[in-house]
Amino acid sequence: MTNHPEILAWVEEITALCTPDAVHWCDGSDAEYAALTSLLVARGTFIPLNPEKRPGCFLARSAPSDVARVEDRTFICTKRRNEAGPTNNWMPPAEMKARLRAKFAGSMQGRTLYVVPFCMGPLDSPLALVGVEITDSPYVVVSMRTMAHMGARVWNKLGTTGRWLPCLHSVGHPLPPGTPDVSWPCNEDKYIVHFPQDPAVWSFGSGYGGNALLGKKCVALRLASWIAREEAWLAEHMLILGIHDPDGNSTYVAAAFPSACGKTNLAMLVPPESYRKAGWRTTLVGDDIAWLRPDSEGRLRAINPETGFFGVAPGTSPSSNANAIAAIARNTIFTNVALTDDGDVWWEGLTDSPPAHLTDWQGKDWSPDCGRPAAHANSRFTAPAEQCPSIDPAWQNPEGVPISAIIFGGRRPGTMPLVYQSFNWAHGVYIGSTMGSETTAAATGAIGQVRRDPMAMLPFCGYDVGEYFSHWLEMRRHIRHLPRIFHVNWFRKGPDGKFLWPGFSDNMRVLEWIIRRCRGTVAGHETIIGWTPHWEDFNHEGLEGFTRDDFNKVMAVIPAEWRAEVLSQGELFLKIYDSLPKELVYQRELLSARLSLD
Ligand code: TSX
Ligand code: MN
Repeated sequence: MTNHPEILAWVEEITALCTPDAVHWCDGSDAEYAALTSLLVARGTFIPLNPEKRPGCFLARSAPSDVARVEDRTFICTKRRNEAGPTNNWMPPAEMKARLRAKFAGSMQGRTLYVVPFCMGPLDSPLALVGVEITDSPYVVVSMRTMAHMGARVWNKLGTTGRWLPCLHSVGHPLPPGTPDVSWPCNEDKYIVHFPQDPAVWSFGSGYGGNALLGKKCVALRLASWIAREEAWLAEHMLILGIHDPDGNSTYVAAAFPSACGKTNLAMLVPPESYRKAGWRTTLVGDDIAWLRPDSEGRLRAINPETGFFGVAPGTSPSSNANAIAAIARNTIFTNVALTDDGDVWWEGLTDSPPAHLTDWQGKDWSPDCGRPAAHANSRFTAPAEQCPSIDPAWQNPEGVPISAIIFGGRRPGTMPLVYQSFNWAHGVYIGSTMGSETTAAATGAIGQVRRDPMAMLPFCGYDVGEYFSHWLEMRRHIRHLPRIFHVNWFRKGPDGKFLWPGFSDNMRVLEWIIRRCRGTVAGHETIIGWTPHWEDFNHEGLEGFTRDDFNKVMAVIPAEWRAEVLSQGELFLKIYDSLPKELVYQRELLSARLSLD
């Protein structure tokens, strides 16, 4: 437990408000984990998986209405509306708190209130942030133990005066005496609310993912992005990957992609055989969030604030991501995947052909011809990062790893070449600010449209997105050794609708060019959009059937496509024009000018 007077007072206040039957202070121990998973099994929330096939693993099935983050119910409550910006939902903090206090009043009746101390980042890191999550969900407690440093060591770090972020969570499903519980309690009315000026998070009504595991999107991105602006660092939606060449040089890159671009797959990349034989290796520091801060030598260093993966299951297979498959072999919580008859898990894409019979994510009988997906499209695994075979020995280095390149990317069937490098920092910020991805999910309506998602942060920026761009531009004054900025696109298609680039392991070839550019050991070809590789400098050894002609197709910069791109980028800039830094407007003008010369 803790003697931190503010925390004691806050827990007392919330206990009085939420009226739980009991209060449990989490210590993060193995015994506590075992007791809570047993409780979840007894309640029907967890199904233990076959210990022969998946030791220490459980399957949870959420309510069908509680399967993803709820962006329309996510709020940034700042004193002034313009501090939240045009892309965030906003309400005055006092009004929101009054509304939510009524929601939280009595919300934990019949349940236990868990006090979950967590530390985002290595415990001894100067970059780490401590939060305390109060939750009435034991599923959240056991998930938080995988996703962050959780328990007694965090109280020790805090002492009685340390900085901490209060994070209040309730599934919003009280149990008056005599009411039976359900296996996935939640509430139809959901609120994911951030008060960055406190700073605090209040989350009500959902037990799923980023809505409920408050260390991840709420603290490590939305609140941290606000804190990072005040303290001159960056909290980003980025993977962190180490690339180690045969000469013993290690280079680290950070990369931001919107969803459905295979970010976790890139973070866990296995180099092609020709590279492995030559002695290249890749290592994982993080797969989702990077906190980037200049060190005393003016180098940008990154930590991963998380200790686990909360990864999308469908599409994960030994061929798409062998390291993820190894990471989820044990001690993993699966949510909304399918159950096999022998007590293992399955999802679309795990194997080439599905099993003849499954129990689907809703607990219903499933066969290959039934016309429904077996696993939910947003089904997840929650696994300890240390179980990834490619985990970097320095992943818990309190100082972080030095970042040489920042990579933006998206799923773009046209326009965007496989890779290009920005001319400079400001141009790179412009590239990140205009990045986008083709919409894939049928639920979002128009398929095949480009949806802009600046730096992959649109749903995660805790303040005005225009101010956020200004902060990115400002950061150049704090970093002596600026990382080079790149844009990649693994998803360009030919006129036949086929992908022009094999992707996956072969992305290593693109990464090699990127890190050689950073080291200054390879030339580039100057185009109107930035620097691209020459065929001669692009390692295509072992790439069967990939010709110079194929390379030219995937690398082509087509002015007609880029004119449409610049117009489309203008639509985003118009939406956020009030706070958009002029320097980005001018970057767009410069690109237009270079285009009209063609
Ligand atoms: O994750 C992906 N990456 C990054 C890997 C390190 N995916 C999956 C995206 C869905 C989450 C990719 N899909 C990638 C990629 O580089 N590229 C593609 C497109 C693609 C799909 C299948 C093939 C080739 C490209 N295979 C064949 O054509 C045989
Ligand atoms: Mn993410």
